[in-house]
Amino acid sequence: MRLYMFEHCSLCFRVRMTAAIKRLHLQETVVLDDDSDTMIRLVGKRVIPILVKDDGEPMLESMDMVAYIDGLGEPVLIGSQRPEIAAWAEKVVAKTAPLTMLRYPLLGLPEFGTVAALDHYHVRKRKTFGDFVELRANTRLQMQALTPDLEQLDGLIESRSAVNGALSLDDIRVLPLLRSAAVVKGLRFPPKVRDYFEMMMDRIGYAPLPAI
Ligand SMILES: N[C@@H](CCC(=O)N[C@@H](CS)C(=O)NCC(=O)O)C(=O)O
Repeated sequence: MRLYMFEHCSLCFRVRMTAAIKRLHLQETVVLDDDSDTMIRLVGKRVIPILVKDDGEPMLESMDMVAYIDGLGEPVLIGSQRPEIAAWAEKVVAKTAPLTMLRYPLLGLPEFGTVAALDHYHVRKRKTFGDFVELRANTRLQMQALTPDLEQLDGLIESRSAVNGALSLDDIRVLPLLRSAAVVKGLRFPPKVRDYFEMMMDRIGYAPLPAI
């Protein structure tokens, strides 16, 4: 299996964390941001993540990839799911994106390994998010807007080793978003959120991304 991915991509991290939980080796290829050719060659369009299975078939949906990997051997993501967690995750993506999107290119990540790749990212994201410096100047307000959501999650977490007490797809929804949010220097995670984040990252053997 080979995952084509960006290091900063939370959807890619869903797949990576599943493989790590399952102790399955996942070959990883980090694609440069401007390397649309690789994606188009594999699946005919620009999209990340792409999982190419051992039989050469590519998969395009991160949650399908998670289910596929979890289905190899004994499944582990079998705990019950809660609609509140899925709703939380959906709501929070929109609030974290303006904070995280403009920090990723400052972290020295491999998908931005050439100036062309870095510029490619800036050009396409600026179209959606506007001027990065202006956005960054609103960091304080954006962090304040996220605080109630983090408090809400603190109330929802049942265990530091699984958001619902037993590992489930809800962990796949939540942990990658926390990994992304953690790139924002000074953003405080409430105690249960911090414990959960640290415990889970440690368990799957991933260091957090740098914070800026
Ligand atoms: N349904 C897909 C969505 C994938 C997706 O939205 N990927 C984004 C990156 S996170 C993408 O490919 N954006 C286009 C780009 O990077 O140019 C999944 O969950 O795997």
